[in-house]
Amino acid sequence: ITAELPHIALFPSAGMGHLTPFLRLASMLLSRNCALTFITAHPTVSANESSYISSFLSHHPQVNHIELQITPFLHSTSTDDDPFFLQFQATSRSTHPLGPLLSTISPPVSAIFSDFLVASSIAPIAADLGIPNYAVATTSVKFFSLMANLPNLLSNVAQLSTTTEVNVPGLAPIPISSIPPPFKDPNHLFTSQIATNAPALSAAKGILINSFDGFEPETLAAANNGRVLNHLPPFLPIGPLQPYELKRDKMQCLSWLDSKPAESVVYVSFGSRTAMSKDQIRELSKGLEASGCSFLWVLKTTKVDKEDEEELQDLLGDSFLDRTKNKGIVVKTWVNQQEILEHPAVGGFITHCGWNSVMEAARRGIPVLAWPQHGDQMVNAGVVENAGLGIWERKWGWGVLVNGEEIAIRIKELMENEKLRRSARKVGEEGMKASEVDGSSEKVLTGVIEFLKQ
Ligand code: BUP
Repeated sequence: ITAELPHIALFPSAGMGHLTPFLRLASMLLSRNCALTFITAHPTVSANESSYISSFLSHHPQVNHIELQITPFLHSTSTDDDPFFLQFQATSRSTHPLGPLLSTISPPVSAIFSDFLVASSIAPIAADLGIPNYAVATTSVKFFSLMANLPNLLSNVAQLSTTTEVNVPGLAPIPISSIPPPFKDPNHLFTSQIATNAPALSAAKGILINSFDGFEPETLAAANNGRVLNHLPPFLPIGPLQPYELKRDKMQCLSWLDSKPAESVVYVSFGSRTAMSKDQIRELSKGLEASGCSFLWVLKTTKVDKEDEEELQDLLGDSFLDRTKNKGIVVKTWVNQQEILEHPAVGGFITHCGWNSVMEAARRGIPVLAWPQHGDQMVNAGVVENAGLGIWERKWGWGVLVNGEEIAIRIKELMENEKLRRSARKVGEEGMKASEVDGSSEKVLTGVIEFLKQ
């Protein structure tokens, strides 16, 4: 007699960077015949979130959907009006209907897999239901360990303004220049949301993370041996998460990539939430042109997709678009990044080091030029460099305007450095191996499902 397959409730927080790993995880769980409830916040911040959620649900009608109505809540001493941070907070404050809703579903829910950013509001709900809660980490093990330690760091916040390094037990010291500047302000919404949720981690059964054994081995070992914080549950690396197929029309840029030689194109994207300054956009355009490399550039000028209305001509100038029309493509629309990275013509990736992008590059073994913009991205850039996946110019600090000549030099290095290409390829092989049958990440996910069957 086989035990019942588990019914898992998944609950992401705001932004494509949070939704994407949950949709991938959902799809991996469905392919293992788990029953799923997908919890979403309504309204979403970006148009892409709502379109991805509807598309996923219409392809998987067997998935039960709970839509939580979000009551916008303005932080009383708001130091940042980032709509995603406001939504993190509003989502955490809108979870009260969940307990009653989850308690009446059939078959009964066996576990909640929820975003770290709702940990403190989900822990008591899971405890009341008598089911385990797994936190889902949407960043590197290293940055997550730093977040778990944030309450300790904030207990001596004055020190963060004078020190040169931050010490997280068990980890190599992290230069203060890599720490997100908002961490120096306990009232900043980004900081307060993380600090509120960190203590709740001790109630979680495990931390599911989109990483793999070979990518951050020392940090994983330190965290899982209780050196980082002894109350932390184990990190469960289940990455690189598998992409899932949603039938869409073939993107135009893929046909363009078809016409390019193998590994000749540099793909440029700074994720879904980076609004790059107009000056920096100009310098980047100069750098791309001067590098002489073919490029595919996904350009965004606002944090929220719905507000992005600027025309390419106004941003880059007709003459740039004209001069580079045989060399490159610039798009302002949402693309399927995973599909682009899988194209054989793509040979390098200039990325902000959002963690999903890092894992997508790692899965394919694509060399990365790390250019962090905010949040966890500098710490992630250090992880990328350490793993042998990419290069990182530390001088390109938070808010520093980098000039086109420097950018061109780094792009050439990215595309021409054979040693880097070999080591990135090796990362890709390890990443693929981790998620194959009997691979380390595959075994971890199977272990969690087996545990939940009991
Ligand atoms: Br832009 C863009 N197409 O056009 P990250 C992004 N993506 O598929 P972020 C597309 O969105 P956080 C596009 O592949 C990745 O899976 C991309 O997540 C995909 O960065 C995801 O890389 C973006 O983690 O989120 O958006 O900055 O701030 O949460 O890291």
